Amino acid sequence: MTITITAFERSPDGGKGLARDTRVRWALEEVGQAYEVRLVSFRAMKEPAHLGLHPFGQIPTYEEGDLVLFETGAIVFHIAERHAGLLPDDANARARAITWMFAALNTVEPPILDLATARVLEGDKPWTRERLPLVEGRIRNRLGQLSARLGNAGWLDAAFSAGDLMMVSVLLRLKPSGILGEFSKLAAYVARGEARPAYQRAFAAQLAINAGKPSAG
Ligand code: GTB
Repeated sequence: MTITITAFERSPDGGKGLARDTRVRWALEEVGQAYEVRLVSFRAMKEPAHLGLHPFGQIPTYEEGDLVLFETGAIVFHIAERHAGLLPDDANARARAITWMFAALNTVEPPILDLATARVLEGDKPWTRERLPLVEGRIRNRLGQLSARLGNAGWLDAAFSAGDLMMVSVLLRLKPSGILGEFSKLAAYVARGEARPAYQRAFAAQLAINAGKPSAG
């Protein structure tokens, strides 16, 4: 059955791979599933046709036959459950990998998103100068805890899993800030994720769409 995902017609990052379709592409590449991409503009995302797929008018969405999904956590979990390669066979190891997916989305990503909001959407507010150190402090706290847990291991729980895919995807958003570089173990962990051939293919595919296009702002 054909898998179709949606992505920005023009990603605001100009192809740095930070928009969330990249993590879905990565998951599909890891399990060897071909997919098609439908590009949507910011305007089209808020129109009825797309809202029928995604109630919040965002990307990415995932269509496979009659199934329509939104939310990257649900999409990556669906891919990982249906195809071998992203979740271990052992039941407990599988549960731990899923736990790391939730940890990435619910515990590590929120402060990172706060930083993007503070810098991009609230950058001109008079209180942003005072707020930024607080937001950055919360990120450093989380990264310190995550780094302590990862230690010198290659991945969060033995073999690479959907938990690592999600955690690396979340941490990648921090790279431009320089904060990731303060945590050498995590920076190396992210680099290991980026070095995976499946990630490279996913990154190249989104770059091919966005390279040379002016940013959507
Ligand atoms: N929780 C949802 C999920 O995980 O699927 C969040 C989906 C989401 O935030 N989608 C964003 C979107 O559609 C694109 S990824 N935004 C348009 C809108 O809400 O109107 C977020 C994103 C956007 C741009 C960059 N960038 O340029 O660096 C990075 C990440």
